[in-house]
Amino acid sequence: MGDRINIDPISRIEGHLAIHLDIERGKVHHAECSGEMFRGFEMILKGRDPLDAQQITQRICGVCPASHGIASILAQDEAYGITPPTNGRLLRNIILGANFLQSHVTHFYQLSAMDFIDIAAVLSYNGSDKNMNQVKQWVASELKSNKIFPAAPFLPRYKGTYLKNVSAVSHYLEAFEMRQLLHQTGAEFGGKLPHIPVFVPGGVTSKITSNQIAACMSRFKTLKHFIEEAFYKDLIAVGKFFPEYFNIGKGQGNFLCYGVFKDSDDSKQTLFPSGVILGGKLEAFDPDQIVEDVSHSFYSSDSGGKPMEGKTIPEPKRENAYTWMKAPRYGGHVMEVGPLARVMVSYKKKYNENVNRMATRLMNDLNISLSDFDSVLGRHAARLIESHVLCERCMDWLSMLDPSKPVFTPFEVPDTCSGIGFTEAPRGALAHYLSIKNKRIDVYQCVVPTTWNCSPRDENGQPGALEKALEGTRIKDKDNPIEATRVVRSFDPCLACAVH
Ligand code: NFE
Ligand code: MG
Repeated sequence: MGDRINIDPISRIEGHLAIHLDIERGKVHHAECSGEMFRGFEMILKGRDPLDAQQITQRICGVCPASHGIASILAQDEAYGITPPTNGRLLRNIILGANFLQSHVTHFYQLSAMDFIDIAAVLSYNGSDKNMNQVKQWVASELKSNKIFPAAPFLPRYKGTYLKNVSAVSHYLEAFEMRQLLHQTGAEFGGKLPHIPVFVPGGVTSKITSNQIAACMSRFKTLKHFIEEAFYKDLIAVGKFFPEYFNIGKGQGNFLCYGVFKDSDDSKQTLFPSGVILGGKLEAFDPDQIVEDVSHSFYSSDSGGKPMEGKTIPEPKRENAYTWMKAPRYGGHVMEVGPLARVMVSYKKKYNENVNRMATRLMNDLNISLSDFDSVLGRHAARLIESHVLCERCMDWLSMLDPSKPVFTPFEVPDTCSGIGFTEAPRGALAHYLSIKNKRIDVYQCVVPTTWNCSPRDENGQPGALEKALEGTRIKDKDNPIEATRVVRSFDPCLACAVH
């Protein structure tokens, strides 16, 4: 009989995720991911005015509201048969881009870095930075105290090996400033953050001034410097110190992305392309392959149906269920979504030379191969590649804005219509399915990135992507299962989104 490890909740992620691990001979034999709350947004939306949808769905999450807003207005653009003008498309990209970038920087530094970097390294700091000296004093006094829970969010932590790197600690503090800059950038054109008021079908309702363009350009330049001088260097330092984490946390190897950041007015080009990697083979994305299984989820709705016909009927005491997440599947397959999926698809398609150049640079600097990206540190590296490419392109989009041109295409809501908004959120492929009857929402279903990644088993017993990545992981000390939490955080789960 092996050991059972329950981590409930997992800290330093968004929302309430528990993982349950059965350990045999020191390795995870069986893993279950459990989303522990129910939200009911799909039920809240039914019967409402569809023009409220992009505001209501943004409240699914404070981390990636821009993605839900965009998914909703893309579904409505399709339903109403409209296309935004160039300015509208560019402003959507810039606002969404700023929201992606803040999520990636926050995920690496605030949510994940302390899995690898020893905060106590700050004790050797001898400079004059006020914030660093405050952290130093704080850590020193917490380590001296005998409190059971000292100095959250840094300590307590699982015992294990950590890298002592003072500059990474100072970048942890700078990352807060980057997050602020990026929220200011999103709010500059988005009105405010989180939960952006300017998103409408047909475009956006923002005004453009040359002062705003200049202010945002300067913020993206500051971020570009941070990505190169801090994010890149810290990721290389972690990668060189923990090379084994390019072998730990390997997923099942299937990747899905819908494509995001429309880069031409006819929508044919996107910054990150759509595509599927199944059994190592690149395929075109086919929207008809998506279904949602609820065999092990707390719902009594039919299992295995298409989202546009989907229902959300909660059944909290359902037998054999262990999570509030549904299990999306693609042609019956478990898929991983997220920055790693986007980078793998783009790289294999040779779609964007900046993606391939950055990936090659990382492979050279870390002495890894493409297949090593399917791992804990590979997922972090993919976020870095994406941040680099996206930050540069946001500056191009800013320079393409024309303050004299419209931002919005007028439209009418037909009595009966439907549309699907396929986009990507920081954590992966996101779709909103909308059907309207008598000008009111009849069906609203969201299929969300973390629902893909943290899904439970399906009717065929296939574990979800994170469950699969956990299985086989060696846990050296069952009282300090740091390997498991490093695997979980590499997926950047957001449970508020996942259970929506
Ligand atoms: Ni709440 Fe979200 C992203 C979406 S994750 S963070 O990114 O959609 O499932
Ligand atoms: Mg849903």
